[in-house]
Amino acid sequence: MRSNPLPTRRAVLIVLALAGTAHAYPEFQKQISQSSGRTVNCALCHVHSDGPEGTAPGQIGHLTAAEQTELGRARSAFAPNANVKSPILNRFGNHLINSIGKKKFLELRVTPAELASQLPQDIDLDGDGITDVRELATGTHPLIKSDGLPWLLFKANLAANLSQVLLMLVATVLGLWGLHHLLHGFDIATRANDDHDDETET
Ligand SMILES: [Ca+2]
Repeated sequence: MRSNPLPTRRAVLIVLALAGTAHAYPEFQKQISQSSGRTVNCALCHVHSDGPEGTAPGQIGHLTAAEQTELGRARSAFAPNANVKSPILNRFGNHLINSIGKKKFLELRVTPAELASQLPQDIDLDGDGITDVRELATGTHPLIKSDGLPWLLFKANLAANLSQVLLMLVATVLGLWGLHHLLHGFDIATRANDDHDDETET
């Protein structure tokens, strides 16, 4: 006789969710660090860089009663678009849960490399021109505008300021063209003066 897989799956999710009440989810941090070659700490998704456990601001031991209630609501937000705001998660961590839901997030623990493909592809929370999913792939922080691979930041800045760059380029070319003609004019005038002086002396 074949057992119903739904209760089993639900039980696994509950176990994983309860495990998450005490620990962060290092699978994602580990996978991003390995694939990008950059060190990624808990501050990628959490308020505190050491993760949720502890008594410092942004950690579980520091939460007020109202924040604990909000934490409980965030932890049971299994479906997407629950619009929760966990007090131990930063803006990106909350964006993650609100986008895919806690259920999908927990499922992805066994295949953390698929996290980026499940998120909205065009969101750029820090507005640096590099999408959040690209920042995940490159191991940079999606909430720190100055943290991005230099060539990606350069490309984004160039695209954002293309019209100004083109104007500066045109102004520079025109300036050089004008300077060239001015110097050429001085040269002609100098030669004319020299010829005049020579004629006067002879
Ligand atoms: Ca970004």
